[in-house]
Amino acid sequence: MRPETPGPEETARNGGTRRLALPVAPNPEAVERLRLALEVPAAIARVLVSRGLANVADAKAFLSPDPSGLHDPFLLAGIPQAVEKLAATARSGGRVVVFGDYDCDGVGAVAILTTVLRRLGADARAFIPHRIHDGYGLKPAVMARALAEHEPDGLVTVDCGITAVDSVAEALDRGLYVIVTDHHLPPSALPQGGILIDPKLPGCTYPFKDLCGAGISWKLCEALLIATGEAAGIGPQKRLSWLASLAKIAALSTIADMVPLTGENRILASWGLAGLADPRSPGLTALLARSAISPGCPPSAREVAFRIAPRLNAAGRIDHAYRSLELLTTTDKSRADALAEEIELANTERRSMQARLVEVVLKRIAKTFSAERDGIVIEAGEVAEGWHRGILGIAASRVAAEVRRPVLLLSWDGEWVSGSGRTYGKTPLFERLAPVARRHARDFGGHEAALGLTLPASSYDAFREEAGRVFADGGDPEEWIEEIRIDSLLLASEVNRELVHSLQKFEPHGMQNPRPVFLLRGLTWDGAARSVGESGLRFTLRHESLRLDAVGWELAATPPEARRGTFDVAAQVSLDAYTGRPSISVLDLFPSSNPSLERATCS
Ligand SMILES: [Mn+2]
Repeated sequence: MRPETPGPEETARNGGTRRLALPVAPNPEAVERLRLALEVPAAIARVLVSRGLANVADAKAFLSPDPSGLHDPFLLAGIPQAVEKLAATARSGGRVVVFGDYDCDGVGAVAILTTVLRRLGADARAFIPHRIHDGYGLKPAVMARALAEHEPDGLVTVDCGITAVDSVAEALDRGLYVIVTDHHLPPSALPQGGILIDPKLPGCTYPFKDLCGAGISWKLCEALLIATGEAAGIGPQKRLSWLASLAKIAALSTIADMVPLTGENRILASWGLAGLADPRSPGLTALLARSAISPGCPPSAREVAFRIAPRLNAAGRIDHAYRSLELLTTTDKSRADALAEEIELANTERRSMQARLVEVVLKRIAKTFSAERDGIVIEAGEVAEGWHRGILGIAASRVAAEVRRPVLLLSWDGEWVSGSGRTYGKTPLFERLAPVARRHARDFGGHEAALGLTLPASSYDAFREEAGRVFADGGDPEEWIEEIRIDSLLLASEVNRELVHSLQKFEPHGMQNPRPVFLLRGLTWDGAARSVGESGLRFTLRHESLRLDAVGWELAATPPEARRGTFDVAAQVSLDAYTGRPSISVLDLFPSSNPSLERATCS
């Protein structure tokens, strides 16, 4: 194995903001072994090897994800104790509050656990905080309301709680049992006295660490059904069909929460997506119809991320996430249709509010912002003028994509100003902003790429100025260069139906499992092209006597003189939706005479 140093191959089109990252040349023996053992095209074997799946069993498991590959849920630290408590509650018809979160992951986690607890005989009550009035997590005041409202025997958190030291102590003081299930990074000071379930806990030896909140909720249910299902009339066969139908919800949450689509997440996602071809539940049926998913077809991960999850999230942004929860759990068809309609309206409103706010921000900074000088955009406005708290984060990410810098949007709220930030490229926004935020903010939280904060209104100007200074100095162009990661080189002669067919087995695509990207070298383009869509081109590339159908969805801006010549082409391979022939979808092309590519070979 010989590492290829990725060279800075600049594009002809956008002046060096993009470059190729070439893979380590795969070991030819490993490629050959996989090709023979799996009976796949050599190009597929090369991609597998370059993705770290050189082992035949690993590669096989990856290409056909199957529920039999799931880990024993009882290996998750805390699950045996949690099952014992919840089983006792269910047996005696006791009451338990499932405390969740307002996003797609949190709502899915609540839906899964309450459904199973109720089926097992518990009086399970859902509690989801209000995104704007309560904010995220098991805060003491919000928990107090949940407990006053439901007077439960026990409390289970999903998708939150691992930092809630005071709240857990308070609930235990009141004589409740507490089970915290979370997937966020545990703090060094953990809640004491409750049962904690989080694969990222230091003592937890569970083999897979990247489950989302709903994934953990699903694992807890799997354990509950194994331990107590038989007594409730749910034998192994029935259990499997319960888990399959709950996997439909877990799949939506897993994709929406942007956890890596590898390992157990890949199994849950593909099992659930396949199941969604026949959604059964009236809520999922209505939701898929509203999302324009063809009946009888499993949605793709992309359709979940761009159509289904935004709808489930819209209720929590505009109104209350209870609507999405009810949609996922109702058994009444007319109620499901009504809820889907309400959620559709919320999503339409969310979309237009977001578009308006993005426009307002871009207009406001048009004269003042310069990407060369400013490393960050920080703007604040009045709720009444469209700076609605529920959409600040998604609007910030749109603006960030536009200005190619991190963006923080806040809205005034009496003595406070609060909002959300989104990073751009590889800028460690959270880390870099933390010292400034800690000096001024009342609340500040997040991770590398996204953050939320609340400041006293009186500190806003000072915060904005100090943050601006940190970013003005810290602008490293390396952070903003977009890398096209190549999985493998590909010969024009390798583009065929068999390749397309094998590539389908890499789905579902998402975090840490992107659609494979190939580099095809030395293809000529005579410059002829037809426009397609808003910014795309359709054209033919040639290699010796071979012709390849190509489409480039962002290539329309390529000047005519840059369309003629011989190119190295970064592309994905699929069946063309119109012609039905294998074709390549061009991400970018680079003039072919690039010497730093000469060292890379196909096998
Ligand atoms: Mn989550």
